[in-house]
Amino acid sequence: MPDFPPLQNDLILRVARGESTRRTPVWMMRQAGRYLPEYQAVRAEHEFFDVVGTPELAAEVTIQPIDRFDLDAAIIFSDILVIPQALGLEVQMVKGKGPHFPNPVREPSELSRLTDDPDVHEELGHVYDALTLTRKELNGRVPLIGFSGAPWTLMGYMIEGGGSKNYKKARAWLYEAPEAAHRLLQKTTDVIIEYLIGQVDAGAQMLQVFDSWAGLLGPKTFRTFALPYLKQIAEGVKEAHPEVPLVVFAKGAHYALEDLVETEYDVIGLDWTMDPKAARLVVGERVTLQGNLDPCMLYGDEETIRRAVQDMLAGFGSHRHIANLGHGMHPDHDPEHARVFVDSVHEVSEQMRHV
Ligand code: 1CP
Repeated sequence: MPDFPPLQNDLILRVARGESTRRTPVWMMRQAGRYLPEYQAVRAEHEFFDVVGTPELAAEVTIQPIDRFDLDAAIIFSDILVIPQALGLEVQMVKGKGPHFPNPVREPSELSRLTDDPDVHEELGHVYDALTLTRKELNGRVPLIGFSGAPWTLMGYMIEGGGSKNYKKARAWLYEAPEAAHRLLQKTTDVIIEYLIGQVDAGAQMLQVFDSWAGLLGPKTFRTFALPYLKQIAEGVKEAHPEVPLVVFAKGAHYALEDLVETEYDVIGLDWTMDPKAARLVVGERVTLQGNLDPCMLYGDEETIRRAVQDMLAGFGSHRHIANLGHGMHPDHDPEHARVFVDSVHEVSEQMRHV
């Protein structure tokens, strides 16, 4: 492992492990992105996947929000869709539309198009290089989070060929071709485990698995097609790196909370439709919870954001909570409102510990 500067703020790592801290740590999903003019300036000159593929650029945009706000973690600038790329699928980022696969996996018979046992270091070495460079350039200011998409969410994109409202084609596979679905999920899982272990070797200090479309499954399909693979990922990564906290964000999967507590994930991310108090009642102090302000709350004025932060912090309590939004930031968010969110979390959570 390369030699890195000593960490000056380890709040998020300590809270993930269940320790008490003087304030609640905070970061924001999609904190690097289009709402920042300095990100837009980089994107005006470079294509999305060129930023992802060029360590100097990826490091620059990863650190942009850290320079601007008092955040407690950085998340490496990349995308969940680099895994389908490593499996041999072409992914384009279409302006104003999002990701597009010109040639998705339309039928189970097309699974043979995916690369068998891809060389992850060869295919995704640019992400490792970006992590190593970013960790050096962060100079120990905050921990660096690595991430991957979850198998089910990635299966959705690979079959649909891009974003979709209901992932109908991918969900049809679960019933029409369950055996093929499992083969695709297992293949993706194997790559994800190797990829996440490689990210830690390259410098990631915490890892998040994004199951953004978990909420499209029901309790039974989640237990059959999502949970076993999420578990394999946690077990595989923990075997190699037991010290690295793991976060799972299964958006919309209300029914999965109890199941997820029983896995090796240290942190469970909640979206904004879940009630912090109710979630805490289910999980107790067994895991750390992360979230969960509605990203649209950032359209409100300063007072509205502050009150929302107070409610959220009161709901989660002072222990085992990492503050975040309940999903990613939007491109038209005002950066100054993000600042109010971050600063309010720090101020209010410190006050809460003194009453
Ligand atoms: O033109 C642009 O700049 C594209 C916007 C953008 C950005 C900034 C995309 C396209 N991806 C990203 C970066 C990104 N994506 C990060 C790193 C930056 C950070 O968080 O600060 C991360 C962690 C992701 C993860 C990601 N990509 C997820 C999981 C989180 C979530 O939002 O649920 C998903 C689903 C994607 C796919 C994706 N990539 C980009 C878009 C617009 C989408 C969503 C497409 C859709 O289904 O509608």
